[in-house]
Amino acid sequence: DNTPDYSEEVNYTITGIEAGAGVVAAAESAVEEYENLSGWEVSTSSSGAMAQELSSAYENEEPIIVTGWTPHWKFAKYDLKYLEDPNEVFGGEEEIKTMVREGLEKDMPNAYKILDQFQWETSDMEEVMLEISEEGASPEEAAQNWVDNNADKVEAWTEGTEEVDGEKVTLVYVNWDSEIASTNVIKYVLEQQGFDVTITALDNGPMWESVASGEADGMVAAWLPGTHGAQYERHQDSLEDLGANLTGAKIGLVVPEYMEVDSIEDLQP
Ligand code: PBE
Repeated sequence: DNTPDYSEEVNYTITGIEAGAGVVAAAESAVEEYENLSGWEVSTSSSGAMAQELSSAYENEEPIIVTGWTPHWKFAKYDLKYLEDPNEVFGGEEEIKTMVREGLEKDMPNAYKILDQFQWETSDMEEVMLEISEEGASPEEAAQNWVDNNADKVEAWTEGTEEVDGEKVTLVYVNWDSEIASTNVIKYVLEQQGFDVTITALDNGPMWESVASGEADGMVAAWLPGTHGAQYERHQDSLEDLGANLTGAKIGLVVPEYMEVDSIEDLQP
């Protein structure tokens, strides 16, 4: 096997994102479970910092290993690949699900129904993300443009609901590019139906806690069954699961195509 050894060049480090992210926890498990990664570490910072490190490594054709996920704009911008994960530490295909607080259906049936009917595709979410990352649109603008251009899809989300007059809805999310896109889209849709929507960015743990405690009304950012499995287990009895808003999501370790390695197992041959 002629797989090059990149371990020194990447300083035995996987470039992670927010410490509370599920993909970071999975990467830490990978470091424990793959013998060839013993002594490696997962750095934590933010999704934005990871994207910057990826960009500068890519420009210089240097090796880098990041905690990655799909849907994400980085796959349109760069030639990247997921490393094979023979031990299945990162799990398989996932859904992004919508979770709301108990009692929301009774208190705000129209908001509940819209959140319940919210459902779109990977390519839809990527359109919003790309307008932000590549065209410099603000999340609000990109969300509005997408909603305005996709009236047919959005109509199915508001079907059977009535407009309201300024009812307050609070949604929580994490500053992950995918969740910035989805949360701004559903915010704009709710606003068009007359809701007064506040979106609040938190860390992953607090995002789950605030819906479970009823402090927030809901979120559209639950990656299951794997990525947020621990959070779901902890809180499932105190929140309501409204099902998938997107299918075909995935997490894993991601590297540029120019790296001559295909499997986590071969990272340090
Ligand atoms: N992510 C994006 C999150 C879920 C959504 C993959 C960075 C996480 O790892 O928790």
